[in-house]
Formats: sequence, structure tokens, C-alpha cells
Amino acid sequence: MKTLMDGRLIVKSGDITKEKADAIVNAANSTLLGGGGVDGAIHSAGGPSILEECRAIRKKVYPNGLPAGEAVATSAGELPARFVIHTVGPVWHGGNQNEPEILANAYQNSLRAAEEKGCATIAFPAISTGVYGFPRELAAKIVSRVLMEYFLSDGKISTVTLVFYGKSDYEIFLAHSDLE
Ligand code: AR6
Repeated sequence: MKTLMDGRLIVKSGDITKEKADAIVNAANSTLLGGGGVDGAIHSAGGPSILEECRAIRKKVYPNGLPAGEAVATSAGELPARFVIHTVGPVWHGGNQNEPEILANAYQNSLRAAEEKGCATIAFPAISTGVYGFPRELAAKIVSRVLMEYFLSDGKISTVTLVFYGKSDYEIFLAHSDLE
């Protein structure tokens, strides 16, 4: 585990479903109806109420699915967190289809959704770097820039935790982020 940005950023490896942050972020897909990876882990550890709320959001707000880069909040069921922020990262198509901007939007809109729920702490997984194939090194640069800008802008979230699933992803982030 490493603490950066004057204590406002914690970088660690582990299972995000165990995080006690006010909000944890789910790397979902546009259907909001679950999937594999971290999405599957969050729904299976959190129980069926999260999926029920996702279905209601689909019905009322996003009948065609949650667009990539956007974020919505649900409660967190049986998880130790209070809220789950569901966001959709970009699928990596080589880098010329706005993938970097969409990834930045996913992080920024997740922070905003957590602020709207009054959260002070939030934990993120490495959005898009699994099934969606986003290069981890480039994601590290984008995520560190977004967070640096967020902290400089005096955002209301006091602590952000980045949870990597495995030591090697954790080390890739630290090697390629521009943070101190
Ligand atoms: N805790 C923290 N990180 C995790 C966990 C966990 N329990 N499980 C996996 N990861 P992915 P994506 C890491 O594929 O690339 C789903 O099916 C994983 O090692 O979960 O955004 C959705 O429904 C990787 O580094 O998300 C979508 O269809 C990171 O989380 C699609 O996958 C993200 O990997 C989204 O793809």
C-alpha cells in the first residue's frame, strides 16, 4: 500500500468488495445488468438489491443503457460501502476512438456522483483494464492526471483509494503514474 498526494490518494492491491469507503466504483457495462470481473464480484458480494436498483435506473433514466463515460449511484446492499457508483469505461479499439477521454470521463463522473451522495471517501477499480482491454500504462497516466486535477480543484472527496487486483497491476500503476 502506498499513500500519495498528501494522504488524499491511497494505492493498494486487493479486492474492492472488501473496501469500507463511502462509495466503491463498479466497472460495469451499458446494460447495468451485471457481468464478469469486478462487476460480477460486486453483485455477488452485495446481493440482489443492487441489481434491482440498476433495473429501475435502466427503466426510468437510461432505457437504452448507460453511455460509456457516465456514472450512476445505487446503494451497496450487503457490501461494507454505502454506495456503489456504476460507470462504464471505454472498450479499447486502438486508441483513436476517444478511449482516453471516455476513461477520464468515467473517473470524473464517478467522483461527481459520489459527491452528490455526500461521500467523503471512494474506492476505484482499474476501469477498462480487464475485459475492455485498455492498456494499463496509459490508464495510469490518465487516472493520475484526473485525480491530480480533482485534488487541485478542491473536490469534496477527501480520500480516493485505487484498488488493483494483484500486485503486478499495482506496480504498473505506480511505475507509470505521474504522482508523488
Ligand atoms: N476487486 C478489484 N479489482 C478487480 C476485482 C475485484 N474483486 N475483480 C476484477 N478486478 P473488468 P472492464 C480488476 O474486466 O475492463 C465486466 O464483465 C481486473 O483485474 O472487471 O472495465 C463488465 O460487466 C481489472 O484490472 O472491467 C463489463 O462487461 C479491472 O478490475 C466489462 O467486464 C477491470 O476489469 C468491463 O470491463
